[in-house]
Amino acid sequence: MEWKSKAVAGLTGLTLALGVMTPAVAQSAARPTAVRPAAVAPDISLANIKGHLNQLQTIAQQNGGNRSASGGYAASVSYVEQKLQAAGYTVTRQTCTSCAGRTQNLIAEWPKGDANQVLMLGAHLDSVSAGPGINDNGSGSASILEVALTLARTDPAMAKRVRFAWWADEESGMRGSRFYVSSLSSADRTKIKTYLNFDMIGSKNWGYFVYDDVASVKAVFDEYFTSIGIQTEGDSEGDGRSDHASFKSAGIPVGGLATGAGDVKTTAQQRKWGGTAGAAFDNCYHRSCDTVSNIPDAPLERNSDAIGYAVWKLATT
Ligand code: DPN
Ligand code: ZN
Repeated sequence: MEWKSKAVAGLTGLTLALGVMTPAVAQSAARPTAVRPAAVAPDISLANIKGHLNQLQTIAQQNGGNRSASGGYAASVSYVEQKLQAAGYTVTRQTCTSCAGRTQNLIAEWPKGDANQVLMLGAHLDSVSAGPGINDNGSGSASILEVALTLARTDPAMAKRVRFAWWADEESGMRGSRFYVSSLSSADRTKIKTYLNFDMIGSKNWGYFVYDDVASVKAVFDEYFTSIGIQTEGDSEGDGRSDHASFKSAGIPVGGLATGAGDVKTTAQQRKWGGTAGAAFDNCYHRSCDTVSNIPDAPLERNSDAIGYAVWKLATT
């Protein structure tokens, strides 16, 4: 929500310039929607993201309690696909022949902007067989779905192509994303300028971790978090453990967000972010209790808005 911080900056400037103006008057004068810049990201709806998470949980319940290849993975793909198609996306299913159960990756590209410069976003849509995988990784899946739907609805002027992926079979070794990357021609690989990964972005005892593989990409997310007064840390827990590794190995610049898995929050991190020191970021990681009750609003809201910020900043004009 960069718009808010701009409005606040505008308010400060106006108040300084006019001195005697009351804050209420200054505020209404400082918020003419007509001057809102086109490239500023809209709010990514938390309510809609929670709606997607509820659907993913229902899918798990109807398929043996999980969204793995032998459980609700295929139904999860159908859910995301149908939402994208209803928004006007052409969606591609890629059968991953090296994945457990030969499950499918789902790919959708917003068909505007320079086709030779692709910003790609991905999240794994499978869960472990122990549970429904709502934080891991319904959170990333639902958030990039809502960003995709928001992009289609608002239809901003695009500089780059934005391509979204929901990966099969991350949980047994990032096989879906690896299959995708290895299926690209070297020309198509070169077109992907940045890959952004979102895996576990709503942990109950959250931290704000930004992948630090590429400083210029990390800086975009940090710009957003700084604007809402949140301090971040580089991510180390997730290094090499999610789908960005498939892209990084191919020489593609990567970035992403995470709120922590089984690692334990330190006292210094508790001071920074609140929550419970000495406890895991997500004590339901890879367990049956990773349900919609395992996701608080705050990290989901802020991280999904951070994703929106990065997409608008990196890909719109
Ligand atoms: N999300 C974890 C998984 O899929 O098992 C891996 C991971 C852990 C990713 C910590 C990021 C941070
Ligand atoms: Zn995961």
